[in-house]
Parts: sequence; structure tokens; C-alpha cells
Amino acid sequence: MRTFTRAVAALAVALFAMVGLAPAAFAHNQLVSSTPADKSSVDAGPSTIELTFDQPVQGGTGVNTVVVVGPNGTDQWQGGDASVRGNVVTVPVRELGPAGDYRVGYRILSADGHPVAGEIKFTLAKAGNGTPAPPEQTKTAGTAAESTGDDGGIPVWVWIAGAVVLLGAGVFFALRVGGGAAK
Ligand SMILES: [Cu+2]
Repeated sequence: MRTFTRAVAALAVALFAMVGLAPAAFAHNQLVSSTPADKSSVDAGPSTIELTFDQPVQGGTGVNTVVVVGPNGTDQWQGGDASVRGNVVTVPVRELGPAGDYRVGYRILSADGHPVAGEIKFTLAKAGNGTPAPPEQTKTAGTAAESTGDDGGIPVWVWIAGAVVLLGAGVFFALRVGGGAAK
């Protein structure tokens, strides 16, 4: 009977993990479009970047962060703090420098109160004359690192797969331990 109890406990934990995580991910703000568009190529650097979501973003000082990282992976090119107007988050951009891929990492506060992080990228086809943001204006790019956007994010199915693996391990362990104790 102990074995059965443990198996049920493992099942319950796994189910809660699945039910708790999956719907939350769908209720969050989702990025619907951006200027420049994700994976687009531009000849001249944009003066601002606009991220448009499917529902309003919560405003407030320091609540939303947008970081623009240049082709070398370290220099930052945002020209100031992000601002919110309804569904749209806007960040000013410095005059860009080297040609190449620029990544825009964002971390915004969803309408439902959860933070949402993601990333878009665009390619600067022709080098500009700009210089990157000085160190005192750079931001911790936790945004880009923990991205949940199209590229490099952790999709919901991974969480579900993880829960299923945990469930399997839990049942296996419970059976092993239960069986051993019974002898
Ligand atoms: Cu949420």
C-alpha cells in the first residue's frame, strides 16, 4: 500500500507541475510584431525599436527592460529606457555601428503580472557611424540570456516532457523502494 501511496504522490506532483505551468504560459503577453521586424534586414539603424504585444504591458519605472546587443555580443546600443503605451513598448536606439546581427532582448511585465522575456533580431546591412552605449548606460542583459522567444527559449512542451520524466522516475523509485522494504 505504501508503494501505491508513493506512486499517487508522484503522479500528483507531476500533474500539478503540468497544470500549473502550461496555462500560465498561454495567458502571458505575447509579442505579435515589431519594428524592425524579427529577422529582417535594414540598411540604416532604426531610431527606435517598437515591440507590440497582444495585450497591454504594465508601465512603471524600471519595470520593463529592453537591451540591444550588437554583433560582437557585448556592446549595447539602446539609447535609454523602455517606455510603454498600451500594447507597445518602445526603446530609443543609438546610431548603430558595425554591420551584422543585432539582438533585441526584452523583459516586460505582462498584463497578468508575470514577467515575460524574449528576443528578436535584425541585421544591419550597412555599417553606421555610431558608438555603443557607455558602461554606465548598459543594462544587465538577463533579458537576452533567459529569453523565451522563438530562438533559444524553453517551449511549454519541454516543461511537460520534464514533468512526465519526473513522473516516471517517481513511480520507478517508489516501486523500487516499496518492493525492497517489503522483502
Ligand atoms: Cu501569466
